[in-house]
Amino acid sequence: GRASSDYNWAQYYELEDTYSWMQSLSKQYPQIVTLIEGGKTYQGRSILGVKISKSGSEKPGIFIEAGIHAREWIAPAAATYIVNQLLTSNVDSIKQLADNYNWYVFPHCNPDGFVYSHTKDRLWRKTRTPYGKCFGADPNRNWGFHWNEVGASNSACSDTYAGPHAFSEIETQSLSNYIASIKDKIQLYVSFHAYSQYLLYPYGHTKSLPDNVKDYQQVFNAAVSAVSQRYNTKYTGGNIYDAIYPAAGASVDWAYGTQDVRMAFCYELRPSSNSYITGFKLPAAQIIPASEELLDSLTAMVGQVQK
Ligand code: ING
Ligand code: ZN
Repeated sequence: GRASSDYNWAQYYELEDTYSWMQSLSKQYPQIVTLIEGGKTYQGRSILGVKISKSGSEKPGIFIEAGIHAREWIAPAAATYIVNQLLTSNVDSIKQLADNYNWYVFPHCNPDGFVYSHTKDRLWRKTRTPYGKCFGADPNRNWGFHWNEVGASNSACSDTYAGPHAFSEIETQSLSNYIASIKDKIQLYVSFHAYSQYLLYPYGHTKSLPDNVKDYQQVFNAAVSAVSQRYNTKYTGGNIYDAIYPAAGASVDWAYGTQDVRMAFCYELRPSSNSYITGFKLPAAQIIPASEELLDSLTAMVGQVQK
């Protein structure tokens, strides 16, 4: 891999490069950054994350899950961008984010799929668990909350295969165990996907809205307004079921529905669905602008959640 001192956001990286960079952060900032193995993969890789904690005390937590879908390369790139900003920014609002919360950031929640998207099939989405003549379950249809009730497939060859049972994938099983073990109160669980420029909140399994939908809508409004400030990038969205499509077994439904998580959101990052750019192949030159506006949006989101 490349030297982690050269790591930057002008290009997309392979798994090992990002993992080396994360390891180097824990050495460079030993008091602040802890390397975490949040889970394992079918092929035996680690699901590595970083905990960023600026004093080690008990604080509210923010959980960022990225790369659960292999081909959505902007998601892990944006997650590492945010990690870097939290550690190095001189901007007051970003310093406050780093000071006031414990951050749990997992850039690669589907490492086997991500490696496959680099080596064999750029448009691979799922895990790589063998199921008969096909491979992989959809790790965003596999979580154990209203699993496989709607918007998922029973066919192992489908891109939205729910898996043979809830948490059949070691990736979702092990990562969910880690999430459940976190002691901090999680204020925000944020999942990064691509593409279409949507901001989404639960539920995906039902048309019913969360009890605190008024709070959700306020945070949504602040976040969608902030994402457009810098580059006029338009996001839309709402509750998953109505705003995009019914989908059960997603991580955000599980996080909000079963854990002590105040709110869970999913960003579908650039490009928009009517862009001339092929959806999953966002040019590397857009990693930085897409991540800047995302961090603007997250900052507004956190500000609103505090209220
Ligand atoms: N879209 C998401 C998917 O898993 C989604 C949409 C988000 C569904 C959150 C449910 C919950 O289908 C992409 N592009 O993956
Ligand atoms: Zn996705």
